[in-house]
Amino acid sequence: MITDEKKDIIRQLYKIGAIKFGKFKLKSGLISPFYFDLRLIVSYPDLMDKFATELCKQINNLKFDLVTGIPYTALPIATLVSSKLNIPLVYIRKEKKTYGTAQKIEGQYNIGDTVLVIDDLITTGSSKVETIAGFESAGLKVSDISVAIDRSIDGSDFLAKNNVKLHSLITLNDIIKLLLEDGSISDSQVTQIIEFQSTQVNNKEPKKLIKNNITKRLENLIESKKTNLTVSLDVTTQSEFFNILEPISDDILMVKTHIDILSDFDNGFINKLKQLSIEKDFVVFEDRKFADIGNTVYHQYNNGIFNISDWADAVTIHLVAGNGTIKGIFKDNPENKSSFLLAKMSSKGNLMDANYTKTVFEMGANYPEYVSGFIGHDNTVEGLKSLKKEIPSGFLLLTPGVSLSSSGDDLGQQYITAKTAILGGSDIIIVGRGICKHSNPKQSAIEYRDQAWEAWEERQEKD
Ligand code: 5BU
Repeated sequence: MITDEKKDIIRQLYKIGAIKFGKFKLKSGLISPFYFDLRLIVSYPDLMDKFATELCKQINNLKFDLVTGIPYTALPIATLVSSKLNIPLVYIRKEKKTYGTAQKIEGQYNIGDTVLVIDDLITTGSSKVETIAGFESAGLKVSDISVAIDRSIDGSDFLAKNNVKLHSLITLNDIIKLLLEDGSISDSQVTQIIEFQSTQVNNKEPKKLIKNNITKRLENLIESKKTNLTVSLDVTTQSEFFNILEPISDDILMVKTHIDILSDFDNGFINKLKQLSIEKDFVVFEDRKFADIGNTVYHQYNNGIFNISDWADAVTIHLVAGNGTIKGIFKDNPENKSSFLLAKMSSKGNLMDANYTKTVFEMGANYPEYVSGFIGHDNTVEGLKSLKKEIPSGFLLLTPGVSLSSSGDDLGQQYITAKTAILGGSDIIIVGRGICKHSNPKQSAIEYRDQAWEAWEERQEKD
């Protein structure tokens, strides 16, 4: 049963034109028979107050340390709620930040605080996830979201998958029921609305889930170990492998393997690598470049002598065979496993043109639960910047073909410096021979790490 206070709010929203019926073209191109625009309500202080009072009642039993509103529309409402409950407000600036520049949170908070998120409207829930991720990357927790109006079909299921509970003050059903009773809308309008909502069920846009655990782990490691360096240990014996790895394991974010080039591979190698990766906290990444149909890659990932799924936290994938490759690899829904998709390789004359790269970004964006980022190279800062712009938010850019001493090899590899890569927007550099073939791999790793980190800090300041 809808309360009198809520009825009052709905009637007023209708009266001021914040709820409209007619024909409205949505961003998706679809024509909607209704439209909500709560931006207007700041001009009606009494209505603002009613919203805040009702929201306070709704969140009464929840536990939280801070309140936030998603800018712009919900921020003034949240401010009132904060004031009424005497619970401090924080907010994330709306300006879009690229990954690496932590979104700036205004207001005071302590790591581990729980934030209650208030928003004016929920349509799918996808955009809420970005806000949650913004707070999470600053060490805050979000477990509840309170919205004024819920026009979603399965917003609460979607948020529940992200471990967040949705609390809706007024639903679309409440609105149409009351306005029909009042005679403000007709039966046929209600039918149109119901039909429209049911087409939405089949027409759902892909939704982004929060970043997977490997993506989160990498982002945290970049900040805690202060390194953007992945070493590509392209050597052919275990002793060479560990002789280089052990001394540099505090300097790296990930170790990248080509397991099939080791001539003395055995299970002892895997055990030693696993143990070191736990002790020294780095991610293990097998550059397997899976490219076959789903069924084949499933076996290549899970079986065979290398049994990659047992030890690699992440793998590389080509999408040339379609998205079945991702689906095949992760068919068993493994936990804490992820991948990087090859978007633009570093080798001269590769066939990945702009269109291919764009399609990889689009396809990858649909699998955030199993994709952490994209591999992309360009010879210039500008070229990398335009690549970075196209990368869907929440995903990392990894750049191979990085060397401080060479511009390429005689087999088509092309190099840029660590600084060019990071200033261009890359989050992680991949260095192979620049470290492994150096007379002093430790010293070289530190040079790459320092150059990348300096550029990283410079980039943060600019952003
Ligand atoms: P290098 O020694 O720094 O050139 O080694 C680069 C490594 O990165 C090597 O293992 C390649 O297989 C890998 N790589 C690459 O060089 N370029 C790419 O586009 C991709 C991977 Br994808």
